[in-house]
Amino acid sequence: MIRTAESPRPTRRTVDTHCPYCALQCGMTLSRGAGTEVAPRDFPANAGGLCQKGWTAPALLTSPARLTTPLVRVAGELRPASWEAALDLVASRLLEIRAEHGPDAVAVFGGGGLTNEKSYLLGKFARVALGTSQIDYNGRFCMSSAAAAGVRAFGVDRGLPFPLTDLAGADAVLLAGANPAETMPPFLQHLRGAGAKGGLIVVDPRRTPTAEQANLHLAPAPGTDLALALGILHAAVADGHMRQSYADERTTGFEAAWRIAAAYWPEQVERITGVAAADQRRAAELLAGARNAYVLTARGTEQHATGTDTVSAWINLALALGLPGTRGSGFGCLTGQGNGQGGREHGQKADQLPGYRKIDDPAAREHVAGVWGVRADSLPGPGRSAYELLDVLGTEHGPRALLVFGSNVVVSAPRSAHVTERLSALDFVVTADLVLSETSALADVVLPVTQWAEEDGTMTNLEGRVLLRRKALDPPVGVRTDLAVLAGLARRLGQPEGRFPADAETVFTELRAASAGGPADYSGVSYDRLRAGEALYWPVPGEAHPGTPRLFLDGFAHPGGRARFVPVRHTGPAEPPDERYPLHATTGRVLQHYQSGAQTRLVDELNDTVPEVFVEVHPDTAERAGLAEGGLALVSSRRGAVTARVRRVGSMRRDVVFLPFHFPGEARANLLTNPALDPVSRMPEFKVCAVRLSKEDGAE
Ligand SMILES: Nc1nc2c(c(=O)[nH]1)N[C@H]1C(S)=C(S)[C@@H](COP(=O)(O)OP(=O)(O)OC[C@H]3O[C@@H](n4cnc5c(=O)[nH]c(N)nc54)[C@H](O)[C@@H]3O)O[C@H]1N2
Ligand SMILES: Nc1nc2c(c(=O)[nH]1)N[C@H]1C(S)=C(S)[C@@H](COP(=O)(O)OP(=O)(O)OC[C@H]3O[C@@H](n4cnc5c(=O)[nH]c(N)nc54)[C@H](O)[C@@H]3O)O[C@H]1N2
Ligand code: SF4
Ligand SMILES: [Mo]
Repeated sequence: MIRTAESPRPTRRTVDTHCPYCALQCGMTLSRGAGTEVAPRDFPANAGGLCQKGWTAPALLTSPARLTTPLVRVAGELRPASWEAALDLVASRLLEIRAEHGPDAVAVFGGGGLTNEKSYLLGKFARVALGTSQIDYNGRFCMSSAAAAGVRAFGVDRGLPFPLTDLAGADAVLLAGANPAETMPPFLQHLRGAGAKGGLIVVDPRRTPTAEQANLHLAPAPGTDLALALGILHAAVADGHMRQSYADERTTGFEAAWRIAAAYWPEQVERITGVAAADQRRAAELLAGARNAYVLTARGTEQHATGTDTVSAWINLALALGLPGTRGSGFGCLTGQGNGQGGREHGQKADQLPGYRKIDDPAAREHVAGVWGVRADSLPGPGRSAYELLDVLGTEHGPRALLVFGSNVVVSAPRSAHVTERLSALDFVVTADLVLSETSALADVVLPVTQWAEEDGTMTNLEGRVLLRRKALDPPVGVRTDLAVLAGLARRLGQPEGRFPADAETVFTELRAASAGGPADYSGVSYDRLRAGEALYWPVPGEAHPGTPRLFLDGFAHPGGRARFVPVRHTGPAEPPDERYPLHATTGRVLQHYQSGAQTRLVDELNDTVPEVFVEVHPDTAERAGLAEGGLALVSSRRGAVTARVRRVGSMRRDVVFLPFHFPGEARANLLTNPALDPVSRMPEFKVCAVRLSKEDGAE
């Protein structure tokens, strides 16, 4: 039996806080009346707006589905256990497995929804308390291509190197593979200026609610954005829009990039992408003719086996037009998860130490080991990337045990049937979660943790601004914070008292020291400054430093201060359609559900609106497969099949179908997806694989 949560008791009447879900981190006020309610507040990112997920976020605080006691698998079943018993069991099993198979036999998987403090402590826990190199996180599935391309071009990765409100002054904005009308609705207000001036360009194979608002919608075949970006660059240069003096003074490498782009004239690119040459030229003109312009990317263009090169192609376009590092213009990527930015800076990534440092950099190891009070040579080296880690679980050379904090990989990882099989092959799985996610349902031990409104912590939003999320409510009896869980485990694994503090502000103080001098330097950020309402954008390299709302105005982060063009060429999807699998499937999100849906499927108002997986398909394509509106389709790829409700959508491309990935079990879109990995970022190809459609047997 899983106990239900008792009503939380607010510690104050109203508290200013931020939404528990996406990276916009909308400002909201949480108040106690008859129940717990939220209302939007005037915060620059959302300026008084919230989406339906934000409005309904309190529902999960008191949901009967909330976990309030540790669960331990006994005779095949998860049963309630005391914290002492559960933590003792976890520690003793991990010690046994480590003794038998070595430290890399224990793996850790984190999440971009975790606070900075949690991500930091989880990375330290893996390297110091477990001594394992095998840690990575779900941000690998999210921001990794954008981050890799950003580092390559600019020397540092901060999703938006400028405040969101700067977008209001733009005459033109190109959004590549982003659907903020559903994924960050309040963000749309920042695009109003560009829309009113006729300069909003949306690149998406589907006519999404975002594309509906665009002045120009380009609908390339999935996986062909790289060619499209080269076509637009070609048009811009050929039509005389190149900002030569900017390229000469602030960049390197244009010639090599142009040698490739020169072969991608718009008519040629039209054949690859299906986007009319005239529309490519129009996009180039709109961007080049604007006084202030931005190019922004999101997952549609990034989640490909060529995602890093594709983002590089968009950056090359932005550089040719002189946008990055120019006040009022720029390039950026829209980070997705609540702490998708901070979560990629403080050490839960396989190759990373806090402050966005590289784990194989000797100076970084010395510095961080010093803060941690251990020897630098005791720290492991880089581990495997997320999918590569999941892929070897329980194999002869892979880990035997896994700890998951803040991810539901059974639903969200690519080729999910295989990933589920790998998890099942492990000797021991532990999860920490608020609810019994599909991944937790497979675990040997499930540890119930507090959520946003019940704990203190900092989040770094999509602009690189550090936010304090304060405790507003007492948690239900029986749950602990992630930090307390890590502290309790570390002690049982033999770590000295105090090395793993459970208090968020104490952890943050240590994070500041560990990040000092690194690319993401938080040393000058303090809870006191955040409590006082300061808007602190990293780097903040000292208590007297005002923070850095705009990066790159004086120079890029590479030695010499120049941004780099990267020569990239188009190769296309890893799995092109063929006779057996003639269609492209792409996947993504709907407004009402968040990620694997572990949380939002439990909120009635959201789940009642979108209760099941569907497939969007052009009426002609549906007709050919004999599929009626509202009937059931079997969507099959080389890796699996999904039964989905048919939505005939007249604006779809005839060669593309779309499925949301928020649903569990046999409804997982990830049963279809292709785990082909980007060679640089190790991002899987979530956004395109080859499928065929047929009528589900027995369909109505
Ligand atoms: N409602 C809701 N909001 C969310 C989330 C959620 O799960 N639900 N998750 C948050 C997170 S973690 C993230 S990362 C963001 C994601 O935010 P977005 O990137 O906006 O969301 P997606 O739906 O994954 O993808 C955006 C679009 O990419 C398009 N697309 C597919 N293939 C291609 C392609 O080859 N090229 C191009 N140009 N476009 C393509 C899809 O049709 C889709 O409309 O959303 C955040 N906000
Ligand atoms: N096909 C397809 N697959 C995709 C994508 C796609 O576009 N298409 N997008 C990818 C992207 S961009 C992302 S970001 C991933 C996300 O996919 P997941 O990593 O699965 O993300 P969530 O569903 O948010 O899972 C978070 C889990 O942690 C729990 N949780 C929430 N907060 C906390 C906390 O503070 N502590 C702990 N311990 N647990 C917490 C939640 O209840 C939930 O079970 O999915 C990826 N998968
Ligand atoms: S846009 Fe994102 S942060 Fe804002 S209310 Fe919706 S889910 Fe929450
Ligand atoms: Mo994401």
